[in-house]
Amino acid sequence: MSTLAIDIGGTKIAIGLVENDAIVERRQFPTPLVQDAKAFAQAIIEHSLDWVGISKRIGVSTTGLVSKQGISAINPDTLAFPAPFPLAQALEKTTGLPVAMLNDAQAAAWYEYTQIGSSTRNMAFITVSTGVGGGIIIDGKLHSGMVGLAGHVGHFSIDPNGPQCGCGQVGCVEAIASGTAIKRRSDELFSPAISNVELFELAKTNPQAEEIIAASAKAIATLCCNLKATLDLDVIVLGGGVGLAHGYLPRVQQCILQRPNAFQVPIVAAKGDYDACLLGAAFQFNKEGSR
Ligand code: BMX
Ligand code: ZN
Repeated sequence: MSTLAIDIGGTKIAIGLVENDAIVERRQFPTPLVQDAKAFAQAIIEHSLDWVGISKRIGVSTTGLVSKQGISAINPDTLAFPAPFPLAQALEKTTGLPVAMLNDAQAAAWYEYTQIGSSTRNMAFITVSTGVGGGIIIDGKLHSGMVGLAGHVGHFSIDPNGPQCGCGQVGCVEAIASGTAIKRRSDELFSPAISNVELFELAKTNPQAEEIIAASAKAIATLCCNLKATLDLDVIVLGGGVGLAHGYLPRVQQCILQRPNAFQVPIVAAKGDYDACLLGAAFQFNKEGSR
C-alpha cells in the first residue's frame, strides 16, 4: 500500500512516497508561511500531486503539539501556528484520503522503536534541529500523554539563569542546544555571519566555535541523564540536522560519560537518519501492531 508521508519542520517540509515501509521517492521545500490551513494544505499538495492519485492514505508528522483540533505551537519562534491549526482536516478535504497526524519527534520515536533490537522496551528519540523535540516509548508503546504533550523534552528547563525560551520558560534545553540557539550565539560572535554547517567546520580550529557546539552537546547530555533518572531508559536515539552533524553525537557521549554511572544511558544515531520523522509519518499507521 502506498502512503504519502509529510514531515513538517520549522524550516523545511519533506514529503515522501512510502511503499513497503521504505521511501521510494522524496522531495523537500521550504516551509511556507503558516496562515490558513487550506492554503497550507494546498501548498503541500502542489508538490505531491502525482503521488496523491496513487496513495491510499496520508501520514503527517509535524513540529508542534498535535491534538484532534489541530496543531499548536509550544514555541511559536520555531513555527507560529495560529492555534489550533486544522491541517489534517484540510488535507482530508483537499485529497479525499484518510489522514493521520502525530508530532514529528513522537512519530520518529515510534519509527526508531520498530527498527531497534527486541530487548529494548523503554527508549526516547531526541531531535536537535530547528528546535529540540522528543518522543518517548514506554514498555513498547508510544507515550503521548493526556493532551499529546509527552516528549516535549526540549522544554526541560535546565538553567534558571539561562536564555529565554520562546515557550515562555527560561533556560530550556531548546533555548541552549537547538540549531536556532546555536545560530543566535554564532551570529553574536562571528561577522560576517556563518551557517551552522560552516560553524561545525570552523570548530575544528576555532575554540569559540567549538564552545558553542560543546554547550549544545552538554545541554543534550544533561537532558539524556535527566531522562534516564526519570524513566530508566534502555537507550536514547539521536536525530535531526544538528544531532546527526559530524562529531556531535560523540560530544554528547563524552559528556554523558562524565556523569555518575546510575545516570549514564547509551545514545545512538537514528537509523532513519535525516528521514526518521518522515518515516515516522508513514509508520504511525502500524502503531497498534507488534514489532
Ligand atoms: C519545538 C516544538 C515541538 C517540536 C520541536 C522540534 C513547536 C512548533 N515545536 O520544541 O513540537 O517537536 O520544536 O521541531 O512548538 P523541529 O521543527 O526542530 O523538527
Ligand atoms: Zn521552552
